[in-house]
Amino acid sequence: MKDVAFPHISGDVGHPAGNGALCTLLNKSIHDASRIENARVNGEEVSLDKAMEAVYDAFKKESSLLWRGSGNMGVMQEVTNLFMEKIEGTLTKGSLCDGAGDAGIVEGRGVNKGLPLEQIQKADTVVIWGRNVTVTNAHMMPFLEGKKIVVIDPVKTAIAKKADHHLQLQPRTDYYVANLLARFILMEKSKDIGSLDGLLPVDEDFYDFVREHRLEPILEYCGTDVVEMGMVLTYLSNQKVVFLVGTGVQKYTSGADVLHAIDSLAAILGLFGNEGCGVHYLSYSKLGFVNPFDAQCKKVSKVVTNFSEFDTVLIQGGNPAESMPDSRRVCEELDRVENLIYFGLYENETSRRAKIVIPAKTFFEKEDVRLSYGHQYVEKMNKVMDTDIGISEYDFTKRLFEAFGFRGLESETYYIDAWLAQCNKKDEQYISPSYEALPYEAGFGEDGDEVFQFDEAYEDKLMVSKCFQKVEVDRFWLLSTKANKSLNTQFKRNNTVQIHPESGYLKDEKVLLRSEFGELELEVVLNEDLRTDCVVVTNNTLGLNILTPSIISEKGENACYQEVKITIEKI
Ligand SMILES: Nc1nc2c(c(=O)[nH]1)N[C@H]1C(S)=C(S)[C@@H](COP(=O)(O)OP(=O)(O)OC[C@H]3O[C@@H](n4cnc5c(=O)[nH]c(N)nc54)[C@H](O)[C@@H]3O)O[C@H]1N2
Ligand SMILES: Nc1nc2c(c(=O)[nH]1)N[C@H]1C(S)=C(S)[C@@H](COP(=O)(O)OP(=O)(O)OC[C@H]3O[C@@H](n4cnc5c(=O)[nH]c(N)nc54)[C@H](O)[C@@H]3O)O[C@H]1N2
Ligand SMILES: [Mo]
Repeated sequence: MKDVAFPHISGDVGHPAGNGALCTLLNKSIHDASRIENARVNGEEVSLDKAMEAVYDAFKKESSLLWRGSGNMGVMQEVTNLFMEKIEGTLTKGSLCDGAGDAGIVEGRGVNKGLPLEQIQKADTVVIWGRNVTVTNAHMMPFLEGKKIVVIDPVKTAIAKKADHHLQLQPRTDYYVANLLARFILMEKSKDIGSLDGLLPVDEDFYDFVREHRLEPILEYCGTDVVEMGMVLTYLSNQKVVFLVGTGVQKYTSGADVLHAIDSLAAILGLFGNEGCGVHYLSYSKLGFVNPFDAQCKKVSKVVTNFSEFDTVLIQGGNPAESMPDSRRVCEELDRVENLIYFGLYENETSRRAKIVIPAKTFFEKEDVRLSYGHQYVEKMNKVMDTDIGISEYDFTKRLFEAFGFRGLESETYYIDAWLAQCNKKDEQYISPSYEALPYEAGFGEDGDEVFQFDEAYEDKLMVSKCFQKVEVDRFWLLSTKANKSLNTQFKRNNTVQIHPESGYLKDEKVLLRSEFGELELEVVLNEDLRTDCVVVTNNTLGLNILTPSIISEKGENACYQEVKITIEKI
């Protein structure tokens, strides 16, 4: 076994977003992880050349799919699209991550522009809404210092414990909470002018619904009351407010509507285009770039992919057997593919199913450019070491072009430069071409000359009916969040479920979680920070997605990991 030590790395103190710190994943996990060192075909270790021969043969078949995960977010990951375009192969559309929220943002604002970190620094109050910042965005902590903090989350997260106020709402009720807060603000404003006329840009159907069913039971269902709503409003009124919204609010069929409602609340508060104000979500990092890897290909859903419709499937930088919803269905599909190719760094549930395994190079060993979906800074990622393990995405594509006699692939430097040349540069730092110090200052829409579009129709029928069902004592919301020492399914794995002590289960006992999609045995960890109607299973847990549904969100083609309730049995 070859033992490759990565270079010592440390945070750049001068970096405007990184503040000199590295997350635990870079400090430790990546160094401890054992990577795939040799290529394999049909379970036998072979030379890379031999495995590449098998890849060429596989792509000669009738139909091919490329399913790319989010394993490495460097721009050079997408170079493989160019080959798929040449062979008239298929790519995917939709998202396992932030797509529903993005769609909701686009509905209101027309375009999803990122809120620069320096605006967060200027805020008086930061509302952390469905985001577990201390775990998933540790680099943001310095930007929150000295602010009033309000947390809206069904879990008492580390930041919720330190916050000025924590609204521990029932999952999947953010749409109500955002709309009702907006409603209270408008009522307050209407007192000044004596009428609500002209002040109701938000969903009329929703207010008819509130009038019909009364406010109190709706607030109770959400896990709050009028007094608490009033308290939250004091943090929102007459000051600079930033909403830091995470993916937690939108892992549902109605996920887009939630972001749209949160944005609408922000618009009513006047948070867009003003100093120290705004909504920070995962922005579209390629906004403003012309992508040299944009390919004209057919696309199928990334969330409910029917892999077995293809003769050859290339899985690049992802672990769909574990990270896609309804993994029993996914694994059955993957097992029926004639030529399953896995191109990645680590052994996982997908690599073990693959006929051909191609080891990738780490970001230390290849040239790349890194965009961020949380801030405007762009990094050139220089190659700092060389090993004889694996192949870069560029070289993989180049070999395929050569084997098939295709023309038109430019040099690696050409593509790196194509990305960097589109950036602005400030003090040696590359900045995204879409960067604006105060996004939406001029207005909304592509050209900045439109007004904010409010929600027009309240359609979440599912929620309406659930709201007035009897409390389901025997069923729990299944929340899946990120874990500290893993990056999705990479690095440290887990086999536990977190349950509130009052739910009647004992520490370390084995329980069977059951949803309508499957069942999974896990060990109990007691956690007082949860609501009694929720359990948490972090998304590095082996088998978690056996329990989650194969459905896509109403808008944004996103996975709906939390559109599910489970029962728990002792074994
Ligand atoms: N250490 C570490 N960092 C990571 C990752 C990782 O795997 N490990 N993954 C990266 C990736 S791919 C992403 S997309 C980001 C995601 O970053 P986050 O959005 O912060 O990710 P989650 O862990 O899903 O946190 C969601 C939060 O929402 C809460 N929540 C769940 N349901 C609801 C709800 O209905 N309403 C409200 N208001 N809150 C709810 C959860 O309790 C949790 O605190 O993190 C990135 N950073
Ligand atoms: N239940 C539930 N499921 C979830 C989530 C949830 O909250 N709940 N979160 C979802 C989210 S937000 C996301 S983003 C997805 C992530 O799901 P995936 O995209 O499947 O991501 P990972 O599990 O991190 O797997 C990434 C793989 O990429 C490979 N890799 C790393 N670097 C490179 C490289 O440079 N080149 C190549 N070729 N390969 C590389 C590694 O081998 C690793 O195994 O999971 C989703 N799944
Ligand atoms: Mo993600």
